[in-house]
Amino acid sequence: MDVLTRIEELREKLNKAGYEYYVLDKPTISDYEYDMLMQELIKLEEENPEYKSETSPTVKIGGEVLDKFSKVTHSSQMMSLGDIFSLEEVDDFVNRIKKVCVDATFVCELKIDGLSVSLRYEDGKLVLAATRGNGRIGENITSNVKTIKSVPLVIDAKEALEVRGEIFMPKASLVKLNLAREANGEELFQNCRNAAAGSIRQLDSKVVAKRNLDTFIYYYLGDVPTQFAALTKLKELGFKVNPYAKLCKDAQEIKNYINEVAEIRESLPYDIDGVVIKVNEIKYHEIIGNTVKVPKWAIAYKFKPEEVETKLLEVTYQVGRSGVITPVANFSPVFVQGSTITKATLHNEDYLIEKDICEGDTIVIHKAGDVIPEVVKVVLDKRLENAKPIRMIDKCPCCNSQLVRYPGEADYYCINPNCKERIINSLIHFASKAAYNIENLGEQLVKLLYNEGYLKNIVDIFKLKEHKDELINLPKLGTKSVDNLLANIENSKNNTLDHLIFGLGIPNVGAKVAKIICEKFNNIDQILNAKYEDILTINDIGEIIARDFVAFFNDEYNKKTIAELKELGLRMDYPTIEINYNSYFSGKKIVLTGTLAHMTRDEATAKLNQLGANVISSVSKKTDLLICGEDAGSKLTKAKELNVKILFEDEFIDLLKE
Ligand code: 0OW
Repeated sequence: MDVLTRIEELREKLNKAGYEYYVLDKPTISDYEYDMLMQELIKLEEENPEYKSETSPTVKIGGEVLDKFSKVTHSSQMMSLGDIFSLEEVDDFVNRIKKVCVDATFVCELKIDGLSVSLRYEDGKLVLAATRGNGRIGENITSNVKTIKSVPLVIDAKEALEVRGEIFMPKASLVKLNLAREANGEELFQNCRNAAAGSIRQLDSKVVAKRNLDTFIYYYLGDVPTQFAALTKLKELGFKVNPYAKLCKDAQEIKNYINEVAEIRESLPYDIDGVVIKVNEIKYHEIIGNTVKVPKWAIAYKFKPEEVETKLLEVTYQVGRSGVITPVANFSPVFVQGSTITKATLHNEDYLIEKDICEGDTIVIHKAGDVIPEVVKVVLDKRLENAKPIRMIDKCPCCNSQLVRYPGEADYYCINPNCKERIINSLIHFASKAAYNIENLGEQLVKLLYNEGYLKNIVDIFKLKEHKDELINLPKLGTKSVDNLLANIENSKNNTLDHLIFGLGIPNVGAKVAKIICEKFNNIDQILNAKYEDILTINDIGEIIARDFVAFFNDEYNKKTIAELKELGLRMDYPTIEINYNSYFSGKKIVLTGTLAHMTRDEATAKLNQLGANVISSVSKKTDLLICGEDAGSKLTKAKELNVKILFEDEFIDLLKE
């Protein structure tokens, strides 16, 4: 078969598979098959650029990086919605409609909590996608929207067509995204709507492609008699339409629908903030008309964000590892949206003042789809007599040093490098999973070792082995746990340089930035000599990061720390090799022992690292594989005890060949 035929066949298959998986949620091929077909098409398109096409499913992985979004004028105004908050107002809305159109019926739809989008198709191809903007002028987000799996790139419609709907981020995707951002030391998204809006506004569509955005289309700008027929037409065209739409003939049916939705809201895989009630007959829309911003033939019934009242007990102040001070409201336990909480953030001083929090206040907390509980407001008529307003402290709650607020910034900082809270949080960060990943060295143990004087800074971590006998006598510690800890610390020295850089806690340098910088500067010496301008040349790195990065490595104390860590044997380079993740060894924790006949221990280690393995130096129950050379000693015995898989050299060599 000739290349073009194969390319067209692959496109056909992938578009069909994508539609079945992402629109109908009924996949007919496995993810693996889909990925294999996609890889083949990507390769064929790269080898035959003359066959590139804007409607090829390979567009879904993104590619274009814009420097800004251009403006788009909508063919007709993208309206917003008026809100109602009670079932009585549903009666009012229906009565108002029936007065003008006595036989009107209604369609109720879930109000998806995302952001509106307009999609334009010409010759059946997606040519334009735009945000609502101010309703008349929006932003051109076409390349980003093309990466959304449920958006068809091609539809079966010859005439020009426009549809509208909501882009949203599923709840599960927000959880995953926030975990990655937390590991990366980035700000968390408060809710699905912000995450969707923040994601669709990325200038690099490759980033958008990874955010797992989704759509529900609800508006068909074409010749259909009713809204319900529009939804059917949209489904026929291959758009993803929310399955909960319901035809209602009167207010009672609408209210029943609202009550049913209130019951299932929590269990939905996406956030909704209400129900949209629309007059079904399109011909009545013109008769009923619109206001400047919203239609009069549709209304949004909004669910109350789940809010609860509770009693403020006290405000405490957290000292982050960067020294940032965060006021935290502590209150009587309350149950909000599936969890019991006793604390909520008060962000910073401006927020404290804006909310006018006083001692003993009754406060309202909410977690409406939000990840972090927040104090919404004070219940003023429950305020105690002459209650004292709560204001930001000016001394560090931990070391009592004067706090600093940089001009233009909202936060206060403790800038004392010897502040206990800062040091402890810095050490916890260093040992955390995303940083140096020293198992068992968590908050409790860091605090214990700090208070006992064994752990004052990062270098001390790697000197703990000198105090082994003393550590064993500490409360809750014993030979086994100390041996485990010291082994984990030794093993962690193999971490690639980016983990060390992230672990150091350089302001504004998260795990991803650390990796990007190490990809450019492959070892610590290059990093120590890097100039501000060199760092600025790395894309995705701005002035602030470059400034903080250079300042950090110019600081004498930090330079001394690096020198000591190097002395202590921490790995100071970053592999420039392409890691192949599809090998038998990928992702396995592997120990080498004995003398290998065909290669040195280091060569074997380098090969295994290149195959995505994690070579560690001691056998534990977490070890996946022990590779044995000649006269393997105690490690082999231990591996047998722990039932660790054992590979002798010839098997190892054979597997390497595969
Ligand atoms: N968010 C939604 C939704 C919906 C439009 C039609 C004309 C005016 C409102 O799920 N299901 N149906 C509509 O109908 N709008 C929705 O969301 C609106 C769009 C603009 C602001 C809201 O997000």
